[in-house]
Amino acid sequence: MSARVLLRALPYAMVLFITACASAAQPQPSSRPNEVQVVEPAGQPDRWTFAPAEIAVAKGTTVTFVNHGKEFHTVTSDAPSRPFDISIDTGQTATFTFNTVGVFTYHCGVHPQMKGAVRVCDGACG
Ligand SMILES: [Cu+2]
Repeated sequence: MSARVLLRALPYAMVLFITACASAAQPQPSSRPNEVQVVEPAGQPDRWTFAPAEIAVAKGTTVTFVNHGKEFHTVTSDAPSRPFDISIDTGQTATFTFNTVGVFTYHCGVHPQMKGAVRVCDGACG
């Protein structure tokens, strides 16, 4: 094979490479607006988390938390006043309506390494 043939094939190879990267970067297909999912890679509890890790919503939005995992989880506010502390059994969903503007960080009460945040804006988030 000559060097000229290789050079001709190079742009096609780069297109394939870029396409592969773009598809790998897309979010999980089942993710919906105003929805946070438990991500629970099997056997790797240090990688368990909430996705998206931060969600931005307008005041008054009801956020749905989905547990497709095999473990029981909670969505527990980090604030001392605990404005929310939601339990989600495996295969269940839970909702909470955010009526106050601010950033509400939370964690899982069972697995403290699982952290997330809900940013609540007065109107649409900019
Ligand atoms: Cu958990």
